[in-house]
Amino acid sequence: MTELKGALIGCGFFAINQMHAWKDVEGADIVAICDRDPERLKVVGDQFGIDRRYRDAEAMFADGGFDFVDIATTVQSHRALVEMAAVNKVPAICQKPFAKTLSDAKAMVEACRNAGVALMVHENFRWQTPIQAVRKALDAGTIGTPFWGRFSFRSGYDVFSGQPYLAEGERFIIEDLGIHTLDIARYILGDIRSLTARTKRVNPKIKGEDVATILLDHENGATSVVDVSYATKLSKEPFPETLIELDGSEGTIRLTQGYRLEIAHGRGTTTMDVSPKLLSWASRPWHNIQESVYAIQQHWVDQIKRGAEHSTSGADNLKTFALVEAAYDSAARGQTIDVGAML
Ligand code: NAD
Ligand code: 89V
Repeated sequence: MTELKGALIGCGFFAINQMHAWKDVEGADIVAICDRDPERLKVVGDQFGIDRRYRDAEAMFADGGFDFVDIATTVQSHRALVEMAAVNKVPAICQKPFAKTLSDAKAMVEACRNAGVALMVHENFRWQTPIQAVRKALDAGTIGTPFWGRFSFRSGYDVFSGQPYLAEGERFIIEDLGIHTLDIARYILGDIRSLTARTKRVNPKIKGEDVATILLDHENGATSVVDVSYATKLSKEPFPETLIELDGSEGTIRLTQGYRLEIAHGRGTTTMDVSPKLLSWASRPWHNIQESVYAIQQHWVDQIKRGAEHSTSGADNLKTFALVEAAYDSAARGQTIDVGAML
């Protein structure tokens, strides 16, 4: 198979996972890296043996020699870098959150569409092994038509030590973590017509909200709840597990802590272990996320080779990003928001 050559921009905390995953992905190789911080450039360049190193993305694009760019910077630079990729006719992967605002995100999708290049958002949570298992169980039809769901991520894990910027923004949990949970809700129960949200800040040391409860009205008539918290101290820390409950006309699905999947229906109950693999470079408890990084990056290559749309294309992710904006708007105004009208 011909190897696609990639360039990565942003050599920070999470990019290490992406670089490890690129080593495992079949059909692609990273040939150049960029970070405006020389120390991060050296750390990642030395660890992964990359000689082509740039402090400026424009200079890297000017030199060229790669088939796609993987943007692993924080949100502030996403629009400029995606538009730079479009101008240079280079397909792009962009980390979540896709953009600072929905109008920026729409402009980024438009720029790539006009340039005729693929754009995928690195929205990896739907690629986690347990989430894929829930989707498969639902698709099998055993529980009939789903009419209710709960997508829950409640934790007391200290995310701020690895990602200090998370404590500093006016917005926190919906934009950083809830965005994944909302995407999972869409992936499992379909697109959303309207939502109602409530938020809270419990940890006094951070600026943004660390608790959110969001009620979703799905287009197919199902109702679900997305509840996320980084202020929840449990006897057994579940980070970074998303727990799922689905009720259908013929049965129920439960994804419970410890990666246990239970499917109950008229003919009995099936229980499965849907634990993620511990990849050679991964470490607990992050291995669930790390395996999904590998899965989404392999999907990027596979779809590019097929000339097919990505599961979390820029266009798809507008529908997830709209939920983030709608949730903040709903919490601020105390009103239900019509999500369809935002797209
Ligand atoms: P970080 O601050 O540790 O790293 C970002 C790096 O990008 C820094 O080294 C910075 O110098 C560099 N950078 C910023 N702007 C740049 C520019 N214009 N040109 C070149 N370099 C630039 O941040 P992080 O924790 O690695 O997070 C990066 C992104 O990954 C965020 O958007 C975050 O939300 C996301 N993230 C995703 C997951 C996931 O599971 N998908 C998990 C963690 C973080
Ligand atoms: O996936 C993320 O975006 C991370 C974390 C899981 C820690 O919230 O920031």
